[in-house]
Amino acid sequence: MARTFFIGGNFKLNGSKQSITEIVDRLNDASIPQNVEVVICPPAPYLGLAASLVKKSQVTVGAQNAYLKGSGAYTGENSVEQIKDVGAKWVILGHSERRTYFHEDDKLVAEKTKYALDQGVGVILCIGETLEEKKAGVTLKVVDTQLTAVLDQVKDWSNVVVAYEPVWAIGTGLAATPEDAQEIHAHIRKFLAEKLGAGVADKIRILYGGSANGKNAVTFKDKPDVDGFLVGGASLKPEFVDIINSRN
Ligand code: G2H
Repeated sequence: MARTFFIGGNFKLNGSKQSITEIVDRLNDASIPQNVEVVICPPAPYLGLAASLVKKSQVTVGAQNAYLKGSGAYTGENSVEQIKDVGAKWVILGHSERRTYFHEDDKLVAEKTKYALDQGVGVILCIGETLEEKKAGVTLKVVDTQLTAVLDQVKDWSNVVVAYEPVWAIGTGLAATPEDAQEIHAHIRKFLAEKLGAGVADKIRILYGGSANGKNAVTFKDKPDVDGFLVGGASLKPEFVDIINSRN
């Protein structure tokens, strides 16, 4: 089936009022195909600014994280309700940097995913293996385990986008090959089909993430299970527009 091409821009801990304004201005001026969905994810302090500047209907704003409580004594956290209040429609959850540096495990990622979806915020759910796991030949087992934690808690996946991000490819300049990404994406879709039914799995967008850039994005063009990209470093640069246009 035709799934809407989806491009996420994960700015990570980068940006200022000035640079984020420049990035959004560039998107406002760019030619973006109607059949592409773009979600830019600046750091939380700039969500409202980005949301207020976006002028294109294909572009929305997402957060890079959100907690699983609406309010309370959770110093330093941002709630799903708050990110929604300032204009976010999506949240990235389970990113490997959250899993590694902030010790977020599969259970917490699943709980946060359920909470965000219950509040009507879409989730870009990141999964993927480390280099050690890849070398040990357990990539498929790792992604199955990460998905299973969420499947245990979330029954409606209509507002979930899965991002397959091999940890060894993140920020290294060494992206997975289109062939390898397709193989893992096809496995992810098959696994989701077994758990949720083929009709549901067929509709889920599966993004590739990890050193995607303006040059390599087009090489994934004919891979049927690669439905877009979650882009880090390159989402801050003019080449982000090339990635957005890489399918057309
Ligand atoms: C993976 C990706 C964005 P980069 O983290 O989520 O970052 O494109 O810089 O590898």
